[in-house]
Amino acid sequence: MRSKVVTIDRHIIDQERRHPGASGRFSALLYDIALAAKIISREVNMAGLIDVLGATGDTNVQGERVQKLDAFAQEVIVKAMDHAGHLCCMVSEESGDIIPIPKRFELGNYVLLFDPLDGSSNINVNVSIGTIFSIHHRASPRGVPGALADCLQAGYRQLAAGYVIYGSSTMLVYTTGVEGGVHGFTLDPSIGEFLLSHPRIRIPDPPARIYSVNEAYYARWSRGQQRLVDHFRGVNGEGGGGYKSRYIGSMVSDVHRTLLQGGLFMYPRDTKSPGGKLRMLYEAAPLGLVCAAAGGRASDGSRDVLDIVPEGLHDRTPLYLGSAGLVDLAERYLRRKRAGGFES
Ligand code: AHM
Ligand code: MG
Repeated sequence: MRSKVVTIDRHIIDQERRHPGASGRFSALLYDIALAAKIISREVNMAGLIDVLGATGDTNVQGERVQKLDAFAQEVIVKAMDHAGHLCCMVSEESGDIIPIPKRFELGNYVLLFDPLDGSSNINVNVSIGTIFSIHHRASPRGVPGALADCLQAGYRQLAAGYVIYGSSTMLVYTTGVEGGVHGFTLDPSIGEFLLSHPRIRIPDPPARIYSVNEAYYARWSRGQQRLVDHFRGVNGEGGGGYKSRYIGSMVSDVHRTLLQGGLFMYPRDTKSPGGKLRMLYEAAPLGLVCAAAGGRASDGSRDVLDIVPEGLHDRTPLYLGSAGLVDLAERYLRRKRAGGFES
């Protein structure tokens, strides 16, 4: 047993005490995210059961309409966050436009960007999925509704970012940047509290020799990308080898493993998705900040993902995320035009 039980609320308050000028708003915002995560977690855990209990039509056992879980998660987050006076607007993968704060509620200083349920196509096969969140300070003066310029900020400007993974247990992992570190909390469902289980997460160094990518797209990749993976496999004269491949296809799960064990997660550009698949604002940037704060790196293949200023709410990016040395290696391969091995 740990010598001290620390709830997420206690942890957030302790962190805030280190910033004497803090208003408490930011802590309350993180607290509300944790609350939404608990509600989503409950529903995700029930998802299989709802099917078993015969939601043959569109209603569940209580006679309520069964919603798609990603729509449910979206609604939970919006309802948990819109009325508390912390936010000036929100952005979600599930909404094309900015989600405004209803006029009847106070406007705040922060922007919340989120993917309510990433990897939700995995839910029917009981594979872990997740919620991803990113928080920025508004760029415009307070008192007016948030606008595009508040949302389209570079990742390094995030005040906090994190994810919730709904797996064999539910965990919330968040960071307020390199100085604050990365902390993981496991939900104890018997008391309904997130308890600090993984303080100050650092990506292991040396990392596990794991690469993670959807190899079915090999034929659609650039030569540099193909040779990088050849290197991990130790084939086609690229040297290297000795790696394991792990790809869940649920980004939060793949990134969570990468954070705890090390390795390289990739979603490269390819001929079908020339700009990559993953979204900058609520997938790549927040997970990139978590990774960087744990001692790793996140790149689009040539530059740091956290330096990129997006032009649209739903911009996509190629992504290479994980142990710094492996992200560097990926960049070297992608720059390289000709064959020849690299050491790793
Ligand atoms: P989504 O936002 O529509 O759920 O898509 C994102 C997911 C990620 O979780 C995962 O890394 C990726 O899509 C998997 O894509 P693919 O099936 O092409 O490998
Ligand atoms: Mg997503």
